[in-house]
Amino acid sequence: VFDLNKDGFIDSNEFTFCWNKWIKVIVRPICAFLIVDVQNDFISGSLNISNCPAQQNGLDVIEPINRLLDAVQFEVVYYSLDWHPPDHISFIDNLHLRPLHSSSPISAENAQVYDTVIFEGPPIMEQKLWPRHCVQNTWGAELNKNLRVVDNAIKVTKGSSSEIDSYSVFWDNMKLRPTSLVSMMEEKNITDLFICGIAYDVCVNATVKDSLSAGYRTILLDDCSRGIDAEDIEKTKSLTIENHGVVINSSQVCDTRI
Ligand code: VGL
Ligand code: ZN
Repeated sequence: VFDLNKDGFIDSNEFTFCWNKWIKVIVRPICAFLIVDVQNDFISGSLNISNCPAQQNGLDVIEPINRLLDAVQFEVVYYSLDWHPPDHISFIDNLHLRPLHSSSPISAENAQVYDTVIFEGPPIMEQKLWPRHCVQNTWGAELNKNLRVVDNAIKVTKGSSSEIDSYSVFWDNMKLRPTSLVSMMEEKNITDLFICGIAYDVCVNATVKDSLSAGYRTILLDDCSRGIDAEDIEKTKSLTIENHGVVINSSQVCDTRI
């Protein structure tokens, strides 16, 4: 039986005691933090999300992420990078490089940014078309300079094959190949994954889904994420909760090693 404080929460000393002597002993959490694609192009470059329907500002994620990195000692912090070659399949200006399948709802002549086409393949594959963004070794692909990068940070690149896109930080969009994250998390015996970043409803969404399917206790940090479409952001949150993930703000995270 817990004593509740005036706000109805468990008294923090009692919680700390129970956590250390009981919950932590049973649950044995090993927590990692995955910061998704906090890169220049999504914040102030060619795929600036502030020009997208939800009109959110990617810079808003920096402060809460930096604060969380200062406050909490994670076992490991991963930084993912959308990392495309110049001839990448997702760039609308590369549409002339590959044939579309006859079932594509939109022809190459009529296609516009954010349309979805179907490539001939193999494999036959749906692809949303984006402006050229996050080209390997360019400014647009760099992490925003104000984002704190911890000592021993681990960077994970994705989307670096020309022929297939990768929204999730675990897998490409056809789930054909895992990224380096999959084996690295297994090696470290990670049990809990905190996820945030840009874009909330694209790469963060896909990453949270794969984290839950892989069996990680998955915590989506709402205030540390910004996205493209308000309705899709809401769907990301509700789907996370339906699949037994947790959606919280960074101020609700406490250090599990206390
Ligand atoms: C992303 C669109 C295209 C993302 C990456 O990081 O969310 N979005 N490539
Ligand atoms: Zn991309």
